[in-house]
Amino acid sequence: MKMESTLVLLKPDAVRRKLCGEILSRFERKGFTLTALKLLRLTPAMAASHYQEHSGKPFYPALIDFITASPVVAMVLTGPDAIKLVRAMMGPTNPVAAPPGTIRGDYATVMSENIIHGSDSPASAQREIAIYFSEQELI
Ligand code: DGI
Repeated sequence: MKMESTLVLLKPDAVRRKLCGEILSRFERKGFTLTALKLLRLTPAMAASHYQEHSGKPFYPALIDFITASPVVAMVLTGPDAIKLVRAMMGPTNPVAAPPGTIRGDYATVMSENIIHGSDSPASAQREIAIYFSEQELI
């Protein structure tokens, strides 16, 4: 068991559909500690930094348009094995493959609007947290 922090985004579709409370509630019930939280609209530069590994892929322009279109909720969740456990609660990237009971399985139908982002490794978590939060904002 290792204590970890992970960056979670409730994407524009989650905010528009007013699902933030329900999703945050799942993470609280699971036992994670909220260590940072804000509502913000991503700038194109933030979106490009966040999704740099996808630059050049066919879906990249639509992904950047989608993620910058309206506000997201960004948070840091902290707890034992938080990175892996949050990813398990999210379900697979493609909602078609996401089992009922996972967040994407319960709330999403298509990959282009899949509700949530969670860091996929300790290195990604460290890099992504720094995009959204200053040191002083991390509790
Ligand atoms: O970490 P994930 O969000 O589960 O997945 P990822 O890092 O591979 O991809 C980031 C986001 O980019 C994903 O949530 C949705 C989008 N994406 C990834 N692959 C595809 C895609 N969107 C479309 N339309 N088609 C794809 O093949």
